[in-house]
Amino acid sequence: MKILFVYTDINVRGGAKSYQFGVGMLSAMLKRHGHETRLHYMYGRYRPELLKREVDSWHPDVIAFSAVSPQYPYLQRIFRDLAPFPAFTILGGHHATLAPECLEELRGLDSICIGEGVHPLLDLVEALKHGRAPDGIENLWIKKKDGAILRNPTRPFAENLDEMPFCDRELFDYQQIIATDFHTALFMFSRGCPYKCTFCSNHALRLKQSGPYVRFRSVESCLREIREVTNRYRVEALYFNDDCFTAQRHFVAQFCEAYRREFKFPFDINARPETLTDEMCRMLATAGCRRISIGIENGSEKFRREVLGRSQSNDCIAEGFANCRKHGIKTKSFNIVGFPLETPEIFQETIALNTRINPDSVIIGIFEPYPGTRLYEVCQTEHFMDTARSGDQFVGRTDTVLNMPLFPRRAILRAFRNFAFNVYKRHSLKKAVFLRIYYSRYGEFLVRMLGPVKDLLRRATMGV
Ligand code: B12
Ligand code: SF4
Repeated sequence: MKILFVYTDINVRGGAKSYQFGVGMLSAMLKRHGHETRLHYMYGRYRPELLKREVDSWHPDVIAFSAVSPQYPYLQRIFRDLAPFPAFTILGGHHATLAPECLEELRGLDSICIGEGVHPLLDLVEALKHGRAPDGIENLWIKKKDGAILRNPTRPFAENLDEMPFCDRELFDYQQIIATDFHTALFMFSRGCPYKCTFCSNHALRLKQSGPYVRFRSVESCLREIREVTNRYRVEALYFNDDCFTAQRHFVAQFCEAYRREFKFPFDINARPETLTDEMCRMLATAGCRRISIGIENGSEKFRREVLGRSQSNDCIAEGFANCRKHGIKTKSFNIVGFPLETPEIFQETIALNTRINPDSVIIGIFEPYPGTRLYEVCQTEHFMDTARSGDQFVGRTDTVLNMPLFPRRAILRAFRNFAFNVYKRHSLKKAVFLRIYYSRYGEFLVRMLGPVKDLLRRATMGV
């Protein structure tokens, strides 16, 4: 069978092409079972005519869409402009899982996948291949000809990640993705996150299937994948993009010990600050960890505890950063402005905490409500959502869809644009000014123009 994956990446700030592990994994499993796969990657601008041309020339049996919620408006347009498709259509990913009403909304969509899709998609393709109705497949909701929806239950989360094939990177132009991302190859060795932050999709996703949610692959399997990828592609560094790489201490201990014996590539990870003990940082640094992205999100202990579901003290956060610095690991803090119920005064605490910690680099995004999350519900019950403010010109995380009397849009945008400057103005004027330009209205355009020297710029302002 021929399966065409459609993955959109439209109006996303940053410029780098992205790799989607989910699609890579689905494709790998289908190929393992003798099916043919292709990817239509709609990057940058909305170009439905190119998708139509690919469908008309390749004649896929199944068109498999994958979307996060901020990309869903483009999917709506694709279906409005191109449906019905001459193939069986299925949508999976975070949006379909957390907002399954999209199956009713999209005319021409035949089914959705709730949660993990590797086995459900394979079962679907095999059923279609053998001319069977795909009705009873767990995790799939199927739209019948009369519009009725068959809602199958979900199977438990995949228990043993080692049984999954490595992601199919050939499906994407993977060497180019590495090149646009500072020559870094991405990996993901785990699924899920043990924490339950109210703005993140994890607490909602873990309820969609049964069984343990946080799972890690064996160290041997991780090393095998690194070996395969670094032998095949030109790579200078690695990024282990797990939600929280340090969630399981014993995994980190074993991984670091084995990694440092075999590989010299510097690597970056994401981690929660409270996991970054002195011992953890020492193990990571000895293995070659170069930088850790750490979520601060908001600087107020009370706001974090009561609204964000994150109960850490500011001292504990500062200690995590200090441990990294002690062991020579660069840090990058992640922050969000414009949460529901936040005020400009609360946001000042985010600036203050970052100034106190002085991370090597800071990232800030504007809060986006994702369906299925607790903060999405808060936005609804408090009537904060201004649905008119979205559409084609809207770039996620750089504008707000909330209308909050105590923190109006203009103030949120100002806070967003000036954040990095305010954090660094006392520490490094060079960094402060560069980041003020980057977060300005035209910043991204300028940074893209400077593409050829972006490695130099990054080193000058962020140290790596
Ligand atoms: C790696 C990552 C990225 C990477 C890769 C992009 C991507 N789309 O995955 C990068 C850095 C590029 C990125 C960018 C963005 N991301 Co991101 N990202 C993640 C992260 C950390 C891991 C995702 C992952 O790879 N998981 C592992 C794979 C195997 O799982 P999966 O993708 O869910 O796929 C499985 C199922 O969903 C399903 N499935 C997926 N697609 C399909 C299709 C079919 C047909 C079927 C049957 C099944 C199926 O089967 C897969 C295998 O089991 C998640 C957090 C998380 N833990 O989920 C956030 C997350 C997905 N990102 C998110 C967001 C918002 C974004 C951005 C919009 C941010 C921005 N404004 O720039 C962009 C959007 C880019 C895009 N076009 O999709 C949100 C999505 C929220 C939501 N409810 O929609 C998440 C959940 C984080 C959060 N804040 O909650 N992201
Ligand atoms: S720690 Fe990060 S990945 Fe985990 S639930 Fe919180 S925001 Fe999501």
